[in-house]
Amino acid sequence: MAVEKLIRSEAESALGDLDGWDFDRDGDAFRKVFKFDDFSEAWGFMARVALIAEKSDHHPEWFNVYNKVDITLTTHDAGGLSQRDVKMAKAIEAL
Ligand code: H2B
Repeated sequence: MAVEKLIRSEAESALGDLDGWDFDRDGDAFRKVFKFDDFSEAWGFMARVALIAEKSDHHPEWFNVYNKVDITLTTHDAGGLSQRDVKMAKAIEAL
């Protein structure tokens, strides 16, 4: 399914509303590192993100070590950022 890739100004504007998120991969992804008290908190967070991901059929690239969850959002079908990533980042922030 074709997904529209955001132009730079759209991505910049979206990023302005996302606390702690930054561009990664030359502007083709959003990235944020979340830190928790321990692994249990981090895993609980990941479980909640996973439910959102499955429901919206949009999946994060992520890396976890103990209390750290490093999330990269990009849309593979678009070859960069799309509204799906903006929506996902906002849903994660709302947790
Ligand atoms: N997640 C992300 N991040 N990008 C995608 O393009 C994507 C996805 N595509 N999850 C979905 C699944 C697609 O592969 C399925 C077939 O809908």
